[in-house]
Amino acid sequence: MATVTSPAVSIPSFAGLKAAGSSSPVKALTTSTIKVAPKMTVKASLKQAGAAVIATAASVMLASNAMAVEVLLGGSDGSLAYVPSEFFVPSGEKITFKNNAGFPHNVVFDEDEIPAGVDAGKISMPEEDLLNAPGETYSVTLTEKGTYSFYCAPHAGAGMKGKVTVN
Ligand SMILES: [Cu+2]
Repeated sequence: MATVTSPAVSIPSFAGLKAAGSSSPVKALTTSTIKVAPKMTVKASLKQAGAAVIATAASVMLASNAMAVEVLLGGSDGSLAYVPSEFFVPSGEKITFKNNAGFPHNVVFDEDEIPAGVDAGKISMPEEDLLNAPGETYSVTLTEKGTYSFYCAPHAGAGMKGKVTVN
């Protein structure tokens, strides 16, 4: 008896699998069940991909904001000025001066208006060195806390001066 029953039971389930695998339109119910499952899978993977993209963008923004301050050399309105002309940075944060308009410019720290013990020559551009092309940069990292004054050698007389406080 047992040998006859077990094949009889397994046949319907085997036939069901076969129907699911083929795109036979014989069983409408089976076909719609097949369609639902892949749809859900696609949706789930799109969600995961979207989350990954957002996470990447956020970490890039954090990285770019974390350790850099940008100061424009020359205002877009034609003014001979640092933009901003007064700002704060945490100790060790990189400051990048970027040529914007009205160049040539440079960045020279005033040896009388920087924290004691800091060598103005090491943080300044040489007075005769100039940034001539648009987008040219000069970067400096200040670690000693305090207030530093700097000026643009060609335009100091026109008031192109700035002040940064490292805290
Ligand atoms: Cu200048």
